[in-house]
Amino acid sequence: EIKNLEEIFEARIARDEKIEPKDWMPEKYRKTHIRQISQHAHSEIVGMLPEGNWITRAPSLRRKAALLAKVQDEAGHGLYLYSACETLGISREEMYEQLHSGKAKYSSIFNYPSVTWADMGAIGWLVDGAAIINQVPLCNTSFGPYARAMVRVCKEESFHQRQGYEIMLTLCNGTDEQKEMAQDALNRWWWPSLMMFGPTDDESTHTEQSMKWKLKRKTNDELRQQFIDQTVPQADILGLTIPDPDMKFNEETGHYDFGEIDWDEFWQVVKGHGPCNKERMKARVDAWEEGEWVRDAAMAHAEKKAKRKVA
Ligand code: FAQ
Repeated sequence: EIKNLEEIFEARIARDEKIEPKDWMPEKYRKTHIRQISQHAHSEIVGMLPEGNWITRAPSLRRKAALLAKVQDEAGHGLYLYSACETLGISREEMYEQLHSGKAKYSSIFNYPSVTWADMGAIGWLVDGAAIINQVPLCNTSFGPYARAMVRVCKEESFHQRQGYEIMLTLCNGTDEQKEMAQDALNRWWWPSLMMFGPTDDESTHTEQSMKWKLKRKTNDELRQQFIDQTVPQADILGLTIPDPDMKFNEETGHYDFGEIDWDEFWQVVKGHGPCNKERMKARVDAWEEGEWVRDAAMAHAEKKAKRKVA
């Protein structure tokens, strides 16, 4: 009977139908979606930290309001994605437990420090830029709740990206010192941004199956190349230099060739040994522990109200 269900499922995928939470799905499909969606949610939540670091030091009220709104959007994306993931039969507590114990991954990019205001520009421009390239194809992913979440998330990421690029543009049109700050931020965020797309296709364990299920609609390398092709001309407009001496437009392929990514650094960061991994995890675990009394109070209040209703 399972074989029959599997055939029906495969046929639905082939017809580009959305799979909904109560539909039958192979156990592996469920598991790999829980893995990717929960890691995506964790990335949004941990991703609030590098920018949260600058909210109190934003250079003007306008910049502060925009940054605050962006970081709040990230919290919203995280909660939205946790909800989508819960429809697959995992509880939010379980997901938090996986994050706090180090069992679940989150994007490598958020383990780098944000040391100057220009980093707010570089994160919006590059990190949100990379996130959009990765997420636009996911609006078309086969699992309904994930696909629908991505539509809204992408609209907000697009505002985030412009917000960052505008910070870069302002710095680049400013004093020599400001322009140097922008170049320094690009130098530090460029390579980690390329790593966000994950290992090369031949090293990627999940790509083949995820492409078959239409969870992924494009491979890691395809998306990375698309990001580079889109971003290099934007750096030219800013008058900044991409920190890659091998970066060169290839007339034959119509794409930019680029230098070797430091995959050793990537795996070190993924395995927990990046510059800020410990700090990021500590911030999340502390927030969870310090919020315990709030959760307890909310539960006690809800119970009291329910009892009053019965009486
Ligand atoms: N960092 O076989 P693959 C954002 C792991 S954007 C850490 O290629 P897959 C918005 C991977 O999990 C960032 N780990 O895996 C924002 C797997 O390990 P596992 C979040 C990585 O899943 C902006 C192993 O390596 N976006 O938050 C990374 O097919 C600004 C083998 O890799 C998403 O999560 C990495 N960079 O492809 C917020 C998008 N790359 O799980 C704040 C959805 C790979 O077996 C500020 N996710 N690994 O233990 C995806 O599209 C995919 O999951 C990929 C990885 C492309 C990330």
